[in-house]
This record gives sequence, structure tokens and C-alpha cells, in this order.
Amino acid sequence: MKNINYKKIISHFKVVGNFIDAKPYGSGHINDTLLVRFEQEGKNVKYILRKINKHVFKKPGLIVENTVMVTNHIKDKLKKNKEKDLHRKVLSLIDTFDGNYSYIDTNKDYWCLILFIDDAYTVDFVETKKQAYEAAKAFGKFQKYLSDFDVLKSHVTIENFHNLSNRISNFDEALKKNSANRVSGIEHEINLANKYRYIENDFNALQQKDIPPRITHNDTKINNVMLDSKTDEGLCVVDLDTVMPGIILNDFGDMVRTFTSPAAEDEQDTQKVFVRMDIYKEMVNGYLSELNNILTGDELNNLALGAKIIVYEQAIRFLTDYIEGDVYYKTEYPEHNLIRAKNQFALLASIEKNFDEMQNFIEKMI
Ligand code: GN1
Ligand code: MG
Repeated sequence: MKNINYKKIISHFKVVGNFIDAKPYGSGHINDTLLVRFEQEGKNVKYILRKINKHVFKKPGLIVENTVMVTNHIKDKLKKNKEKDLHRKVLSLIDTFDGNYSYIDTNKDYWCLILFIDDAYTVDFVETKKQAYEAAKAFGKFQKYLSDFDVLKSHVTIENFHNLSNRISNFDEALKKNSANRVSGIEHEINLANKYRYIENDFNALQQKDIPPRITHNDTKINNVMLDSKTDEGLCVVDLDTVMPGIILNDFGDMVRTFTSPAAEDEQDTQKVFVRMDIYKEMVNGYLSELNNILTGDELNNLALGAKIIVYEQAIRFLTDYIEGDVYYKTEYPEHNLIRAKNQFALLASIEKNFDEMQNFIEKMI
């Protein structure tokens, strides 16, 4: 991210005032995110500047179109509900002087500028029951507002994103190629990947069920929801790059993955990685407080399975990237992806252990 003239990039967007600075922001693994400060009539105003990773998102323009459609749809719902402070409850993209919602630079990189939400915070792991309930409710609301959005209108920004079979074959291929010479020494993790392969059968069996395609978020990590600094209320769902057709189980699954563990996804001490059932229950309550009447019986009955699928998928995605030499996720040290994979396998073991209780609790709540 060095030697980029951010001031010049931002000059294409309709922002008034004086540019102060742009600094890296957040903990995303794919796109570059910056916090930009402007001075407007003696006040500091903040924006989020995002460069979309064009190697991961082959057609960045589709993300921009999806984001505009989805945020407008949500804004209409908020207005109908006579909600206040709309700009804190849905992302607002800033337009450019030539009437677009992104600026494309000379490298064909896409940049978006988003209004920053003040007096709000995010966490990398849930600290309190209230955070679990409120953050889950925010994701539930997001899904509820989009439940009447025409699925066919939204673009697929990454093909096969949550296709477990595809992720497994990528893993098998990476193993065979061993391109970064990292396969020896990770026998234990390879065994784990094989041990849990049965989850693919559960994934395939879903095709026979009433699980309708919806517009889903597909990256419902706990740090993708902004909470109100004063009240901890779930304010706004962010990181809309992977909003596209999907199934609700994946969103629920990624919430379990990132809400229930008391440690971040790259915690090295796997003793610290497990499902906190009290947090899980708060999360389910918050989520279903918005969605109980919207989801089908098959969706509700398979939410817990979504957690197994997504955590297994994430474990093999990290492991695959480790084997391939860290070509996909940003890493801070050579073993980073391996540590993440070990962490996710530990979480998966805990999900297996608690699965009946997880499932029963949802059945009780329906
Ligand atoms: C990536 O970039 P970020 O942190 O929002 C990834 C997700 C993974 C996540 C793991 C487009 O999300 O699918 O679950 O890392 N996004 C993409 O933390 O691959
Ligand atoms: Mg993301």
C-alpha cells in the first residue's frame, strides 16, 4: 500500500473539505481498507476508502453494483419503518464527479469511498452476551430487509464461494501439487481434513431440502458489524463485497464460527478455542428475533449444520492457502495460515462435541 497518492484518488469523489490523511484500517484479509480524515469547516469527517482486490474479485464492478442495489433496498426499508440516523444503519457509498460509485485508476484498480460510522466499534471476538445478541440481531435484520430482494438481480461476485465440494477439490489439488513444498510437517492437519470429509455428504444432502436461494452476506464475521459505542446496539452490517445469492446456513455458520469462540481466528493456543454455549444461545436468540417468521422449516432445522459446514470449509481454505504458499489471504508471518487452520479445526471439534445441544436449542426456539 506504499506510494499511493490517496489524496488524488479521493479527489475523484464528491467530498468537500481538506484532506488530512489516510491510514490502514481494520483486519480484512483480502481488500485494502483505509480510514481517511477530512477537515470540513473546522470539523474532522471520516471516510472508509477501499481498494477491491481484483485478483480475488475478477469483476469488481459487480461488487459496486450489488452494494448500490442492496444499500438502496435497505435504506428504503429503514425509511418505511421511520427509522432515524439512516447513515448509521446502512452503508452510504459516496459518488464520484462523473456519476459512479467507484473510481477506476490507471492500474484498473477499483476504489470505493464510504461514509464512516461514528461512535461505533467492532470486535474480533465477542466479549459480552449483549454483544452476541445485538450483533446477531443486526445480521438478522439485514437478512430480513433483504428477504424480498429479487435474487436474480444480484450478481455472483465469486463463483462457488461457499461450495464445500469445490473447496475440498481445491484442497486435494493443492496437496497433489505441493507447490510451496509445505506438505511435509502438516500430516496432522491433513488427517483432520480427511476425518471431517463426511461433512460433504451433509452438505450435498441439503440439495434435497427446502433451502431457497437468498441474497446473503456470506462473510458474517463478528467484526463485520458495527456496534453503538454507548448502547452496544447492533447498528450496521459492513463489508458488503460478498453479498450475493447464497443460502442462509452459511451466514449463520460464519456467525457461529466468529461469535462463539472466546479467541480470534488466529489464536495460537487452541485450548482457548471452543464454542461458548451461553454466547451461542444469545446469538441464536438475537438472530431469530428477526428471522423466526421468515425462514423455512428446513432452513431453521439446518442452521446448526451450517456451522459445521462453514467451519470445516474455513479450516480447509486456510490449510489450502498455507500449502499453496499464502497466495490468497494476507498473512503476517509464514505459519499464519497454518495457525488459522489449526484454530478452525479446534473449533470444529468443539462444534461436534456440542452439536446436539446446539441443534436442540434452535428447535426449542422455533
Ligand atoms: C476473508 O477479507 P475478509 O477478512 O473480509 C474472506 C472470507 C473469510 C475470511 C476469514 C472474499 O474475509 O471468506 O471467511 O477472510 N473473504 C473472501 O477471516 O475470500
Ligand atoms: Mg469480507
